[in-house]
Amino acid sequence: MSPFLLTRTLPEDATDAALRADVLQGLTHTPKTLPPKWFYDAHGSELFEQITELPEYYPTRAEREILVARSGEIAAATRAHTLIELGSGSSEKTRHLIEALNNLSTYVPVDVSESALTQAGHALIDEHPGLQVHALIADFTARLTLPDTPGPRLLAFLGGTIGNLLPVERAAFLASVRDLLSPGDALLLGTDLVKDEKVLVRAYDDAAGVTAQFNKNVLTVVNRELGADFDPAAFDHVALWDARHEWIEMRLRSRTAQTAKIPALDLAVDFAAGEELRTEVSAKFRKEGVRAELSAAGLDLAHWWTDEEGRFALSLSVA
Ligand code: AVJ
Repeated sequence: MSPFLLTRTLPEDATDAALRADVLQGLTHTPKTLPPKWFYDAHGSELFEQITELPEYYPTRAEREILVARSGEIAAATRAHTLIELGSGSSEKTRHLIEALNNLSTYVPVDVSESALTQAGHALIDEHPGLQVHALIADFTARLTLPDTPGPRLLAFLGGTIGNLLPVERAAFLASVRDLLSPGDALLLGTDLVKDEKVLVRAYDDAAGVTAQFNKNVLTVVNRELGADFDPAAFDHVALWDARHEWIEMRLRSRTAQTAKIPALDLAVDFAAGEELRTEVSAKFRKEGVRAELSAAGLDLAHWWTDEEGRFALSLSVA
C-alpha cells in the first residue's frame, strides 16, 4: 500500500457553499458575526504562522513545551498504533508525538486544507519510513468517518482550537469525538487557560499588528470568494476579554457608517459607525471545567499537564 493516502470527505464545492451560508447567516444577524474558520486561506494561514512566533502569543510555545516534556508519558499511557489529528495544519508540533509513539503505524491528519495535508504528509513519510499516512480532507466540526486503522488510537486536538467553539458546540463536538473512540482509545486535548486579562488581550492584540491583519483578512476572503467590496482599512481590530464567559473575542469595528455589497449573495450589508462584527471567540479554560465537559461527553480525565508557567494545558482522557 502506498504510504500516503488522501481521502476527500468534503465535496469540492462544500467550502464555497458553507462560506455563503455562514456569511449570509452571520451578516444578516444582530450582532453581526463570522465564524473564525474563514481566516485560513493561504494568506491567513501564513499570518497565523507568524502569530505563533510573536512574543505576545504564548499558546504555541507553551503547548510545544508540554509536548516536548510529556510525549514519553503520553506514549506510555496510550501505546497508540494510530494517531489521528484534527485540524493538523502543518503537523509541526505533532512531530514530537510521532517520534515518541514507538508502536505507531498510522497517522491520520484531518484538515480542510489539501495543500497542508499533502505537504505535511510527505515530509513526515520522508522522516519516518514505514509510517502510513492516511490524510483526510474534512471539516472536523462535521460528522467524521475515520479510516479503519489499527488500535489503540490516540485522537489529538491541539492548539486550543476547541476554544473557537461556543459551549453548546463544544458539548456536541466532544460527544461526537467520544463516539469515534473505542475502549482503550484516548483523546489528547490542548486548552488555553484563564489567566491575567492583560496577558490574554496582548496575545490577541500584538504590538506589530499581525493579529489585526489576520482579523481583517477574513474580509479579504469574503471579497475574493463572494465578490464583496469590503475595505479592510475601514475597520479597526478589537480584542477584548469577556470575563463572564471567560473567552477572548476578536471583532472588527466599522470606523464609519458604510455599506458593503456582496454580489454572490445579492446582499448589501449596512454598518453603523462603531458597529462591531464578531469574528472569533477563543475560550480559556480551567481544569475543573475541562474535566466536567469531558465527563459530560463520557470521557474520563486521566492526565493533566501544563507548561511551567501554567498558561496552557494538555489533557489526556479515555473513553
Ligand atoms: C488557532 C484557534 C487556537 O484562538 O488562539 C490566534 C487563533 N486568533 N490569534 C486562538 C488565533 C487570533 C487561535 N487558534
